[in-house]
Amino acid sequence: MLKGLIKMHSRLVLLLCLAGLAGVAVATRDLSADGRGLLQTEADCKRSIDFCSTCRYAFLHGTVTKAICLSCDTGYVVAEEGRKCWCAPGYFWNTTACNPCGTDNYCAGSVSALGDAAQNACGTNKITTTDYAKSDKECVAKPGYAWADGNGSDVCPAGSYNPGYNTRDCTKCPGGLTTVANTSTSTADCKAPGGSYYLRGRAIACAQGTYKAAIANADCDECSASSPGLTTKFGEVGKLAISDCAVIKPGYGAAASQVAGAIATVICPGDTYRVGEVDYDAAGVNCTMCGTGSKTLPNVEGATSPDACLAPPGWGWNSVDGTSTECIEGEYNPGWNREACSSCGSGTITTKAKGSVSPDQCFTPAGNGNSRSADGLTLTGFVCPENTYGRGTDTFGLVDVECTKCMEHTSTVGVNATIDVSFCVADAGYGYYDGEVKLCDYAFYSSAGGRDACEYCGMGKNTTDDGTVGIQGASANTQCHNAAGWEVDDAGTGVQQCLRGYYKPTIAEVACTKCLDGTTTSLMAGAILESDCDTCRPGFGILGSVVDVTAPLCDMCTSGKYSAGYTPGGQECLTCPNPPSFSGLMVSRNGIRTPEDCVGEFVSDGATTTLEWDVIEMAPAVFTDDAAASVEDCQLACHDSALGCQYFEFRAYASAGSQCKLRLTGADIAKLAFAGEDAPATSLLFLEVKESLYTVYDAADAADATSVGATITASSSATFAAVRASCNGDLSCVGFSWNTTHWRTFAGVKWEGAIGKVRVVGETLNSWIAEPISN
Ligand SMILES: *[C@@H]1O[C@H](CO)[C@@H](O)[C@H](O)[C@H]1NC(C)=O
Ligand SMILES: *[C@@H]1O[C@H](CO)[C@@H](O)[C@H](O)[C@H]1NC(C)=O
Ligand SMILES: *[C@@H]1O[C@H](CO)[C@@H](O)[C@H](O)[C@H]1NC(C)=O
Ligand SMILES: *[C@@H]1O[C@H](CO)[C@@H](O)[C@H](O)[C@H]1NC(C)=O
Ligand SMILES: *[C@@H]1O[C@H](CO)[C@@H](O)[C@H](O)[C@H]1NC(C)=O
Ligand SMILES: *[C@@H]1O[C@H](CO)[C@@H](O)[C@H](O)[C@H]1NC(C)=O
Ligand SMILES: CC(=O)N[C@H]1CO[C@H](CO)[C@@H](O)[C@@H]1O
Repeated sequence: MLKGLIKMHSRLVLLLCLAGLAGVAVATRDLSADGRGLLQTEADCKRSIDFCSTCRYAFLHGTVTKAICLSCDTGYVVAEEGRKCWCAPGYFWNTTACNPCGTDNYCAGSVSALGDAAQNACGTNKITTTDYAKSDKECVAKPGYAWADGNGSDVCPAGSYNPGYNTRDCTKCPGGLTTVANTSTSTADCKAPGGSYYLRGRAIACAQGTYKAAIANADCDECSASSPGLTTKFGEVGKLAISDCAVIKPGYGAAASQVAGAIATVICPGDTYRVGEVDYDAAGVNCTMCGTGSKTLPNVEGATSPDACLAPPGWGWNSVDGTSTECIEGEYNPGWNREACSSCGSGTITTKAKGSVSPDQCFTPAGNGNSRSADGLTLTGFVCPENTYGRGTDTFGLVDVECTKCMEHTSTVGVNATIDVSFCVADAGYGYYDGEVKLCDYAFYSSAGGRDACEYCGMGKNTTDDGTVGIQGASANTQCHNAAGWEVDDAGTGVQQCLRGYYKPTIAEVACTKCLDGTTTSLMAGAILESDCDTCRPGFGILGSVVDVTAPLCDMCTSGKYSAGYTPGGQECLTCPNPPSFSGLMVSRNGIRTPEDCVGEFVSDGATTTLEWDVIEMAPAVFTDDAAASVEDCQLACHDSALGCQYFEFRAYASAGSQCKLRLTGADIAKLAFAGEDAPATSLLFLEVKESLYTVYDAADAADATSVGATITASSSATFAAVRASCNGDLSCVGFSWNTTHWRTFAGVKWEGAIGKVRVVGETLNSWIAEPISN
């Protein structure tokens, strides 16, 4: 029997053997010491008692009677007072050996015999935690099953779990969670059921618009993931299927004939809307168009209310039917509101076209103004009335625009709606000056309607209505007349100032009036009044003392007197002064103006006869030679002569001694033998015919003894009078000569300071020079 055990359980046997060997050594000694019996080897024990591992022999009356088992093999217990080894609790008898009870069973061990150690099943769905369960109390529920007596344990149904190895019922999943299947063993198997999602240990129903089919801790699915306008019924939660997504959200529509679970929605396009959640209808769910002309905001789709329909910019809202109409001219609306178009105002204020969006598009047209109502809110436009002007361009915006009054003395001449100040034209008699309007001044005129300065009548003109008084504000050039002090000029085409000695008080085309005889004007020209004849003319003087400076009476200065004239109020003629070294009588032509024209009287020595100076023969015989070698010295000699030098000549006498010849007082001068116009018989020299006096002249040609001065002309045929006139007409001529065959005029250099002396014959001196006329 042991042999078979070893064969079948060699491993166990080996262990037992080892233990037995060790135990034997110890037990033997112990037993010997205690003396109760002799300890046997295991083999001996087993020979005596099955399954006994240690034993001793019991002594009775000193004789070995029988073996007493002290311990059995594992799985056995000592029984029957050491005479047997029975199955230990937790073991069962399989007809040949005690075996561990095994899982799912319990074993009470042997009760009354080795063989009755039975193996008992725990029951359906139960297990034990060891292979050595001794009692059914050790039978516990399998994981996933509920414990119950006997065969009563059953699966934990869905929604519950049991980890097992206990005697409990299944535990319900908490918080509404459930399990996917039966026999869940752990709370971890508890998941959110369909129609809900998991949140901190609880199942929360899928909200509206979501659904969930699976038992899982996933989120609920969004209806909108399928199509954005889908949702579930309002007020209902915990939806399980996409087919529950059969409600169309506000702002969406859906085409007809679709199937629940696959409904495609369409967002309401711009300018439409749809209100509320509605169940899908196989006839289709349609968005509603805004009222005609009304629109939704740009880029807005999915409007959910008719309130989204607005009047777009430039359109006005009709609150009755929700339509919009384009703003007419003169109105505007910024839009995206529910306002009617606002009026720019009344009158001429308007907009350029329909559909204006801003008050800035309102404008007061050029040439128009506006006024604001008392409350300041409404502008009324109007055409700028006569004599005002508006602006040149349209004025945009609801701003005040004034019509500006034309300046005083200007008007628009019956034209309305003028756009700028250029329409304000001057009244007649007014002109523009640097933007100012002024009355036309004297000598200017302006007809109505212009914007220029007044026109100038012209130099020497003035404006008048009566020919006497100048006026301002003339309106026509027919009012322009020759001004006071001005008359028609010699050419007859223009005007000139009244010459000196003339005056003209009137403003008319008449000639200037001459001042009274002998009088003239202090003014050089342009005298206006008779009282401007306030002075004597040159060569004239008043008689006696000044009486009336404004109306002097002037007479011509007589011989030996002169007057420069022009002294205001007049002046007596002055007596010619005597030059140095001449104490004789000073004479002159009548009416001379300067003492330069005064000359000393040429006296023929001792004779009473007077000689006409221009026929004095300048014969060498009557000269006294002087040593002076130059013209200057010769002049000086004459000047200084104590004998009274009447004049001198400096001539190039080649053979006649001194060149300087002085005509001294004392030698009589013959009167020229001829008179009239014929040529004289002898050669003669005639001196200084122009300026009343002989002075001195240069000799011209030393080689020609008869020549005096530089020849100007020579003529054989002219008369005396013609030659005299010729010399008189030539500024350079100082005299002329006759050499019995030819006349010759000559030029010479006069010498300042020389004393010229001229005989006055009768009343006249240089009678061929006209006296100044007195009138
Ligand atoms: C009983 O158990 C023993 C030991 O485990 C074994 O060797 C034997 O074969 C078993 N007998 C039967 C009939 O199963
Ligand atoms: C779960 O258990 C119940 C009884 O508890 C049973 O009716 C059902 O068939 C089981 N389900 C599965 C999938 O085994
Ligand atoms: C939706 O609009 C379509 C197309 O205009 C029309 O055929 C259908 O009848 C409408 N459905 C409803 C419910 O009004
Ligand atoms: C200007 O306006 C006034 C007043 O409205 C009117 O009487 C007049 O005829 C208008 N003149 C012109 C030229 O239009
Ligand atoms: C025109 O007449 C007025 C008044 O008589 C006068 O004051 C003014 O100086 C005159 N002007 C001219 C340019 O003569
Ligand atoms: C007079 O002068 C002219 C011109 O110089 C000359 O030709 C003529 O001979 C002169 N006569 C005498 C008489 O000297
Ligand atoms: C107590 C009880 O009813 N036990 C039974 C359990 O099920 C097994 C197998 O079906 C039966 O043999 C037991 O009698």
